[in-house]
Order: sequence, then C-alpha cells, then structure tokens
Amino acid sequence: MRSPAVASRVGVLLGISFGLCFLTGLVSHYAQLPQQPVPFPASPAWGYRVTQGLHVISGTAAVPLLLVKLWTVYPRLFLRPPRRLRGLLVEVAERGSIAVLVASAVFLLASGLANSTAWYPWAFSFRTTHYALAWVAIGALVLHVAVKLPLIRQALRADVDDTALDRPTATEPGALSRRGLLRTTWLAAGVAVVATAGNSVGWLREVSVLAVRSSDGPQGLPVTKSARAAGVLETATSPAYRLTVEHAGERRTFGLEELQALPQVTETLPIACVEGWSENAEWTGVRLRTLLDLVGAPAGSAVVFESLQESGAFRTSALPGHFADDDRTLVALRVNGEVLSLDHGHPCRLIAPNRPGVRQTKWLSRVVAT
Ligand SMILES: Nc1nc2c(c(=O)[nH]1)N[C@H]1C(S)=C(S)[C@@H](COP(=O)(O)O)O[C@H]1N2
Ligand SMILES: [Mo]
Repeated sequence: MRSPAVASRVGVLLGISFGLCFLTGLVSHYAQLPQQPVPFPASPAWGYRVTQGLHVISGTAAVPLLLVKLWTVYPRLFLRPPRRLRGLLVEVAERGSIAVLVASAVFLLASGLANSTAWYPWAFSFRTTHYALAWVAIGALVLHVAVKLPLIRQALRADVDDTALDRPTATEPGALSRRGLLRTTWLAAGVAVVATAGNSVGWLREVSVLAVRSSDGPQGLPVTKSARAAGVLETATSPAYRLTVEHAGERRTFGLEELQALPQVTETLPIACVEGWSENAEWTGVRLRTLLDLVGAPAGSAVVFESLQESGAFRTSALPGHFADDDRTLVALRVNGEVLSLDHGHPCRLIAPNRPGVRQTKWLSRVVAT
C-alpha cells in the first residue's frame, strides 16, 4: 500500500483540495485587508459565503487525505541516503523541502481546524500567520510536485496494482488492497466534507456533525460573540443609547425610536463567518446611505463603524465607499421579522453584502464617514 501508485492518487486529490483552499483563502485574506489596490466587489452578495464555505470544507477534507498521504510515504524517510556527494546533496534538498511542506501543511490544517471551532489556543495573530504559512506550503507543494512529476506521471499511467515503482524493501502485502485503501480514503474525505458542509449548506445541517456553529441561535442565526461576552449588556439596553453619525464637522445623534422613524428597508443578506458557518437572514433597518445623507457625506465616502464593545479586535470595522453607497447596506434594527436580539447586535448593527462576518459590526455606537 505504501507505493507511488497510492501516494500519487491520494496526492492528486490532496493537491486539488490544497489548491482550492489556497485560492479561497487568498480571497478571504484580501477581503479583510484595510487597503485594497483593487476594491473587493460588493456583488454577488453571497460571494464570500461561497468562497469561505469552500475554504473550510476543502481544508477539512484535506485532513484525512494528508494523513493517508503521510502514512503511505513515511518509510521513504528511512531509506538509506545515497553515498555520492552530489546525490546526497540532492536528497538533503529534497527532504528539506518535504520537511517544510509537511510542517506548514500540518500547521495550516491544525490551526484552521482549531479556528473553525472558535478555539484560539495561541498568542499570535491567526490571520497573518495562517496567510504567511499558506504561501510557504503552496511554494513547497509546487516544488514537490515539480520534483516528483516524472514519477507521478508514471504511477498514474500504470494500473494501481502495478508494483514496478515500489520500494525494493516493500515486500509484504498490506492488510487492505490498494483499491480498498483508496476507496476508504475517498470515503473519509467525503465524510469530512459532509460533516462540515452543513456550516454553509442549510439542508446538510442535520448530518453535519462538525458544523459546530450552525446550531440554531436566537432568531434562526448563530451567534459568535454574545452581548455578555462583549460586555455591552448595560450600554446596549440603556435608555440613554444614541447612535452618533458624523462627517467632517457635521454630527447627528439618533435614539432607537428616531432610527425606527427613518425610512425602513428589508434585504436578504448572509452572515458569512470566517470560521466557516454562514446563514441567510432577512434584515430590516435604515439604509446606511440615508444616514450618510443626513450628515452630508458625499457619495464614495468610506465609513468607520464603532461598537459599544470597549475592547477586542472586532469592535470597529472600515467599510469602503462603494459598499457604503450600496442600497443593500443597512444599519439593521430587525432580523427575520423580529427586533434584533441583544446577541445579534441590538440596538443596531451593520449588515452589508459580500462581506466577511467579522466586519459586520454589532452594537453600533458611532458611524464616521471619512
Ligand atoms: N462588535 C462586534 N461585532 C461583531 C463581532 C464582535 O466580536 N464584536 N463578531 C463578528 C463576527 S466574527 C461575526 S461572524 C458576526 C456574527 O454575527 P451574529 O453573532 O449576529 O450571527 O458578527 C460580527 N460582529
Ligand atoms: Mo465570525
């Protein structure tokens, strides 16, 4: 079973899932950059939902694939290195690049899995580190495939059970046939997909045992940070609550009733958490543009949102001008036909199309057009 015949076949699927994970990861990283040379588009509204769903699904599917792949190739680590200096140097370079590939791949999958369960047992910034090592892994992967290409080609052209490419030391048959091992591997990857896909695909929710964030929260929507955890229980329910909207010297404040008295619109937009879950909801509230007009902010103004939450990385977010001017971008007061619950951002929250969940700021206190 530990032959190039198996390794190359598992490798193809692993390569596809890493490639997909890499590309969708780049999208997610870019969507969260404060300065974007090419502005991230506001349409389609569900775009980020799809790319981030695929990111977490392909990453999870890569876990069993990587485990099987490592298991099929690890005896190669114990092969005797060549005696000649030139051969030895090539071997050291190759094993070195594989060490980098394995270490970065394991780091990416482990940190990604932990993140998808909202578990951050480390002090470094997840996004920066995950992003940097993604480039390391993809670079090492491209190098690995390039080095192995002749062998991969030969192995894929031959029958799975062909033993011509096997290690000379591989003499004993395995407990499973090669086809049996491959089928089990595809099954494991399929189970990993189904177990996480419910995070973003509604009808799979019941069978997706790893879709931890999709359990019904208040108003049919999961909650990442609760009002209690954000420390806003008092300020968000206080009768003294005011939303401040500012542009240049102009400054207006709105109580909850004043916000409710402004023209209300309803939009169906998803929340797509970077941790993988996503859900559509029907949001009702004031168009952001309506508020910006009231303080004379010109079209194209970028907007900074501040939360009642006093600390934490997600208490503020910046919204580019073309998102702020989009008719679907709301300061929402209601969700799915009910007044926004405290956990979903009462008194009001930002909801914009095609935007990572972490930037859909809840419990708004200040909206500043720049
Ligand atoms: N002020 C504030 N807003 C926030 C957050 C937060 O921690 N603080 N979490 C964000 C994240 S990570 C997500 S995915 C969405 C989730 O919104 P929900 O809890 O209403 O579903 O809210 C976002 N808004
Ligand atoms: Mo999130």
